[in-house]
Amino acid sequence: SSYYENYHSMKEIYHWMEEVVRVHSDLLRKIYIGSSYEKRPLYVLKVQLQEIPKSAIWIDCGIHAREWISPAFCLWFIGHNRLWRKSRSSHGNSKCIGTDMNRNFDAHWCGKGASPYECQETYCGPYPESEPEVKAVARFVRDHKDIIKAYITMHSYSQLVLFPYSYTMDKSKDHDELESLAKKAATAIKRTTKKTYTPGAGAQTIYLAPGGSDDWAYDLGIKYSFTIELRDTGTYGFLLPPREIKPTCLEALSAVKEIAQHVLQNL
Ligand code: 0X9
Ligand code: ZN
Repeated sequence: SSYYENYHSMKEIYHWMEEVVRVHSDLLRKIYIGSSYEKRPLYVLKVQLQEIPKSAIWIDCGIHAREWISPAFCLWFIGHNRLWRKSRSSHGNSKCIGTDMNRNFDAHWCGKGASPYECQETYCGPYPESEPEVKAVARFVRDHKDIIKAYITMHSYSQLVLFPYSYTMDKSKDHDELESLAKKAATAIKRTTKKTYTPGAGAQTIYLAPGGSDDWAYDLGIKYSFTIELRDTGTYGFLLPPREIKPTCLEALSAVKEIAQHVLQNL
């Protein structure tokens, strides 16, 4: 269970305050307002969206020492979900928010590998392209499908170069060509930063996952369709440190160039 689903010592909470203010310095300020009888610092965490605050609501927690759930609420209140995956849509009177936008495209929509339940991380949405973000991308790509020769979608993490299909274990009719191009892209990455990226068809390499944008673009007629899963392989996972941004972008660029070159040769 998460940090917020546990009780923490005073020392841990002081550390948490520093971290959360550092990570969200755009919204949070820590204000020293005095010290306790035992000389421990007392801080206010101020949540402010605009520079000039108009009015405020005060919340305190832990006036009574034995009521541990009370400070747990204050931490929970501040905690931002860094690991949010889905869109932000609401669904009737369900308390769960969002649709997995990579399950919401019209490609074997909501088959095995997606969920019809709002509360799941892979919720496919109420119908294909129900999400305005998905609809906008699909409409644009559809309107320009004759000039778009390659569709590349960037995700993280796992270091993979994936190509269709993800909605079925069957091979696509361009499997061999896409596999050799994905291998070339992985080799280019290796040359650039020495990192290992694994090439393969989506369903065979990771899991069945219908309704993805790559499969949808491929079935629309855009043959060179890829999902690139960027760094890392699990050390930091989704919380990739900033120092890895540049090398990750350089290796991704080398993969994109390899794909672009192949597209140009096959126009
Ligand atoms: O599951 C996904 O949507 C992608 N992996 S991620 O960890 N970034 O969520 C993989 C997408 C592969 N392609 C399709 N499922 N169509
Ligand atoms: Zn993703």
